Amino acid sequence: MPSVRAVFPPRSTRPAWRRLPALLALVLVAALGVVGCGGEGGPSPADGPTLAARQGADGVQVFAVSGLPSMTFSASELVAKPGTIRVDFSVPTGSAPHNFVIPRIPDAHTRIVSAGSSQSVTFTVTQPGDYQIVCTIHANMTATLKIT
Ligand SMILES: [Cu+2]
Repeated sequence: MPSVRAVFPPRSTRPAWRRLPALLALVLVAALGVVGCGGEGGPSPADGPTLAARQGADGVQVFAVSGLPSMTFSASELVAKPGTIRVDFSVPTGSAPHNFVIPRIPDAHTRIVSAGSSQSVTFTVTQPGDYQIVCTIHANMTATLKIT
């Protein structure tokens, strides 16, 4: 009884050994990729800083906010107290046009502001809470007005 078939199992194990370094390399590349992203320091470019209101005349709380070429607002969170708020909204040269709209607050609504222009809006908020800010022409361009 010549056992010719006994050759098969050893042959099938060999390619697996050869593939091991390649697999390890893939795992390393994947791990480095993940670390590379995390190493940027948390917030992605879409997350701008939190902005506290500055006190203007007559107790008006003032924010200077820009709509940026990166299709984000210059701040991801505006923090204020209940009361009157003014937003000085600008769009720098070279950017796509943007607007600043808080759907739940009718007066918090600029026109579409083109590059190199600005518009201020003043409105009053009485209820604490989080109010979403949007740019109506860029679906993912959002921020939050936080009334504390
Ligand atoms: Cu926009």
